Order: sequence, then C-alpha cells, then structure tokens
Amino acid sequence: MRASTLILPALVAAVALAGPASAGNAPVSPGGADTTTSTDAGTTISTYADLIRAGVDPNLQSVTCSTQSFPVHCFVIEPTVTQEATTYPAIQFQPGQRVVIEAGGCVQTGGRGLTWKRYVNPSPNNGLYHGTIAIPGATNGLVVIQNVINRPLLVGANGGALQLGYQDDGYSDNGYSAHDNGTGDQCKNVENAWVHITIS
Ligand SMILES: [Ca+2]
Repeated sequence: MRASTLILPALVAAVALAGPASAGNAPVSPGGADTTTSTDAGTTISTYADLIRAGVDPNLQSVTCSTQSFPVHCFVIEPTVTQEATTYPAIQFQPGQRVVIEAGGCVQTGGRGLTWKRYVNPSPNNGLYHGTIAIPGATNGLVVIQNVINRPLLVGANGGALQLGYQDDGYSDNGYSAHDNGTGDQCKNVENAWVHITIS
C-alpha cells in the first residue's frame, strides 16, 4: 500500500536477491504489512546511514535489498513487533552463504510512562523486549539478536526465509507510535528499529 513511496530508482525485484537457486520462492508480503523494494547496488547502500541517505523513509515499514552483486545488503525497517515471530519471504538464505547481522533503533513497548526501549539491548528488559531473529540453517530457531549481532554466521542445511520476532508479554500495544525517550533516555534521538543483513 505504501510501496510507491519507497521504490528507489532501480528495480523492484526481490527475486533477484534470492537468486536462481530459490526461483520457486516467489516473494510475497504476508498480510500486506510489508512492502518489498530493491535498490540499485550502484548506490552502494551498505549501512543504515546509506539507506537513509538514499531516501528510504525510515518511518515506513519496509524490506529493502540491493540486488546486483554479492554481498547483498538487506534492510528491514521497523520490523514487526506486535507478534512473537514474523516471516519475511523476500529475504531468503541459501546453504553456504555467510550472513552478518546488524541492528539498532528503538521500539514502543506499550504501557505507562516512558515505554520505548532499545531493540537490541533494552534496559531494563525483565527478560523481555529483545528483538529476535531466525536464519534457517544458521540459528537454532529464534534467538536474541544481541547474541548474534556482528558475528559471521554460516548457513547450512537447507536455508529458508528470514524470521524476525520480538519478546513481550503483551503485543497489542507495541509498535512505532508516540515516541518517548525511554528509561534513562535510551531512545532519545534514536530512530525506529531496523535490521541490516549482509549476505555473501
Ligand atoms: Ca507491550
């Protein structure tokens, strides 16, 4: 529904990202919640800052990947935090690929007072409020992003689609609205949550 505002000069083709090996996995947007766009690798988008400079609106939930050559850089802006796990079929992993995960930003966790928390290392967390990730063949199901960030992972087995999740005991009040600075200003001048995945 918002895709038209996100399309960058190049193509719209998550298929190219997935590569010929996964031609059978056509990208779909479950529930219409996510949009999928691709960026021209010529714009050398390899960091979150690059993405913002390229004109991707960080306030729109989106999945964006460079497509022309490896390493492929994929970004999920405002990952879904209103349920335990969300599959992102547009981002597929193949056996033998190496994956590095970066992430940052903040999330509205809901409740009274200051309720925004960092997505990667929330404080306090009460054992909750961490972003989670599952890379088939590389992680043991959903794991806390903080524990696998900036560490090369090797995709074994069969690969598959990215999953991102969130830990909470009440999901309906989560999201990215009504920004506050969070406890101890942890979210002061901090953007909404994002995940950057480098695939090589
Ligand atoms: Ca909540």
